Amino acid sequence: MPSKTDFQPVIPSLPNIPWEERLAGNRDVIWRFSQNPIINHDHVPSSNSIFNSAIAPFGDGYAGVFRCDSKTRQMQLHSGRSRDGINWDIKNERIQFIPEDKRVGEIMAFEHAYDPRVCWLEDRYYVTWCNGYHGPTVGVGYTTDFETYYQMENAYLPFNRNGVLFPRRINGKYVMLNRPSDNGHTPFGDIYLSESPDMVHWGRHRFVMGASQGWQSTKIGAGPIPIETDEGWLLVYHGVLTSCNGFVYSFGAALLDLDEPWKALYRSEPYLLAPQAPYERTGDVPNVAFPCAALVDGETGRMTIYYGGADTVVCLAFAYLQEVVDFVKSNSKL
Ligand code: BMA
Repeated sequence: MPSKTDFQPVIPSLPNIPWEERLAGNRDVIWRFSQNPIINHDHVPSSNSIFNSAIAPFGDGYAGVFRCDSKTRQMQLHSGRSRDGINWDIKNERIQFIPEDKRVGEIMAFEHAYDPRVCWLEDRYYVTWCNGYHGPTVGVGYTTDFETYYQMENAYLPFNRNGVLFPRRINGKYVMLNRPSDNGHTPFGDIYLSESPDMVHWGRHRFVMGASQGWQSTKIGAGPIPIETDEGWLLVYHGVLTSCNGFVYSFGAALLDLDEPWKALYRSEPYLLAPQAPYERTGDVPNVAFPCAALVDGETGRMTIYYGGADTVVCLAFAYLQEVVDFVKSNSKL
């Protein structure tokens, strides 16, 4: 295995980070937490299932925005806090976004909200999610305290999903990955990038990567917030294969150019994690591993990935950032 100590990303230390070493004999680049799932489907009384959720370091612990599908099967976002990143206190009621200004009030009729991402950027935590506005598109909002949330304009026209912000401006612009789609269980999908001067108006849309082969042959979509490394932005992304029994969601990673992030430099041909554990194979939607957050400890390069299992539960996996970067470089097919 490559060295895990020679990389120092510009990322703060993570307090109380849940961490387990790879078991002896395990040669996977990413390995699962032994106590998965960390959040069960009934963790919140009002919920049918809790999965595809985004976590960020906050205060002396962590905060998160959780996808909680209700017992009426409405897809909703709930706010949560934790000291250790494993044991979570998640609100029973969904987040009620406050429109940032009067015009945003025009788009606030609630349809659905799912698959959140949380990105610390400049002075606040931005939240992006799949937001219903006459069909799915990318909602944008922010919070500073994970109590009060403000909603901004949707980034795009419907239909679009998997809006994922970069954690800093690039060439002076905000940058977001996204995935144009349709109104259903989209059987296609490539990753695009858009930029904005103000987080409201998005343009200069660029193709980044398309669906390719095997585990990523039907569609792909950006996962956690990209991680800045010396070798490019590390983008963990999900890929979908269509089997006789439906979609199979796995994840891999790519490295994008630091200054021109619409240029993919490397892309893992094999997956990093595919649905193979019982809680990824069995649930409301079988065979789904869907990553929405990846936290890196700046001192050790330890990486903790939060992902949804089978559209039912929240799971953790671990890796060393440098090992993931090396794996992507040495197993790349663009
Ligand atoms: C996608 C999204 C994800 C979900 C996946 C598998 O279209 O809805 O939230 O995990 O399908 O059902």
